[in-house]
Amino acid sequence: MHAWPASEVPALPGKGRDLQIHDTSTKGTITLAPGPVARIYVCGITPYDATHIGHAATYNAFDLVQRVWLDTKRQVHYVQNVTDVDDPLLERALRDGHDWTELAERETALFREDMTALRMLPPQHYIGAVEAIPGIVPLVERLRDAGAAYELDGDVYFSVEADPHFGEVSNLDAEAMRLLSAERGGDPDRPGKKNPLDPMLWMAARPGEPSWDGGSLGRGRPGWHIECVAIALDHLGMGFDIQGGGSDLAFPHHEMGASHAQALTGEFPMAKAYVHAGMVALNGEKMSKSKGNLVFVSALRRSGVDPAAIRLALLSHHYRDDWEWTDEVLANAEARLERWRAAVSRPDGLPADALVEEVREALSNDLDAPAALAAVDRWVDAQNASDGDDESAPGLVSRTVDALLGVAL
Ligand code: 5CA
Ligand code: ZN
Repeated sequence: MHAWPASEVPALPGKGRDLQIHDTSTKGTITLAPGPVARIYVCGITPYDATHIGHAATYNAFDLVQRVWLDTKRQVHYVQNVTDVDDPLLERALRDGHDWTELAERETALFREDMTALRMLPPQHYIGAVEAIPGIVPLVERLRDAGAAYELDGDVYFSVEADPHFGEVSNLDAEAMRLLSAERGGDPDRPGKKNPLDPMLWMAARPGEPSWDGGSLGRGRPGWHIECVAIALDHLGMGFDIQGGGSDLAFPHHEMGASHAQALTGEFPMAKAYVHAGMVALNGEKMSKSKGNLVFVSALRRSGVDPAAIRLALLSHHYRDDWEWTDEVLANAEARLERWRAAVSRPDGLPADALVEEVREALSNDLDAPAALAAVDRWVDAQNASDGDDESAPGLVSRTVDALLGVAL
């Protein structure tokens, strides 16, 4: 499917810095030094409701990754999926009496608009689960033929025992894995499974539900984890730089994905770094479509909020922190945007070369956006309190904020 239009990324003087990023799998910070083309896979939305601030915060983190890499003059090969068929989408369509394909198309279109408004750089490949099915089926067949998968009443399950590295992405104990599996789309209590954690690779057709030709698997639809593995391996290959998503994807989604890929290729891990963004809450609870405690990006935009202010609100939190969306967070971002715009709209100002380096330094250090904002704040405060005469400074600050933070002043 098509993605969304890219906003231009201005080139900055000097040299960008390599990204150091926290990797969930090794529980430490690693320096990624990709070749001329950096490769990243970011898990996309399940389009049964509009983009909320939690989604936007997670995509903001990975947009910063791209911007840091682009600043080092690398190309970025960015792939994102759309889980356009899955239980929650079908359940919502059924509940509301909508056609599931129309629901998915409508919410995906709205997501594109939100991403465009927030100046998130688009993926080069934006792939739906449905369009990936012809690539998924042979992978499931291979896993089954290699003894890494088994059949249960027509459904096909992956055997976590097939992967000697199972557990090394999320580093959780058995009890935590079991609880999260039940919470996040798994079925640990289904009788007949070899291991309660085994995830479904292929679900045999159910009455009243959509299904596709699965070759020797029979008609059905793909499991969730194999969807992302198939798309990632097809477009990026093994050993790409980052697999990203919110922290709720570490287990089971990214753990199982790494296991599927290990069983398919004999290699581990699929991604050099597993990067997870914290959860955004509203009224004390994680913002989630299933709970319905949501602030939608599109609703804020409709009410007249400047998308640049939304973006600044996201940037005012470190991507790994869990944080709470409040009216105050937005009001602070709006005030900051106004101060920054006033400072760069003056014809001249204080030299800003050091600021470019400070923002680079902050972002290369595990995407420390709050430190980058603080650096810009310092320049803005000094600029507003003085009468510097560097004519190039306001433009350079605008371009820096645009190129590295995705905020148009
Ligand atoms: N389609 C799958 C991934 S393959 C999925 O998780 N879709 S989603 O729509 O539920 O979430 C999309 C992304 O937003 C995921 O990375 C998820 O971790 C992230 N996300 C969901 N809720 C929040 C939240 N409250 N705060 C931060 N990120 C969130
Ligand atoms: Zn995914």
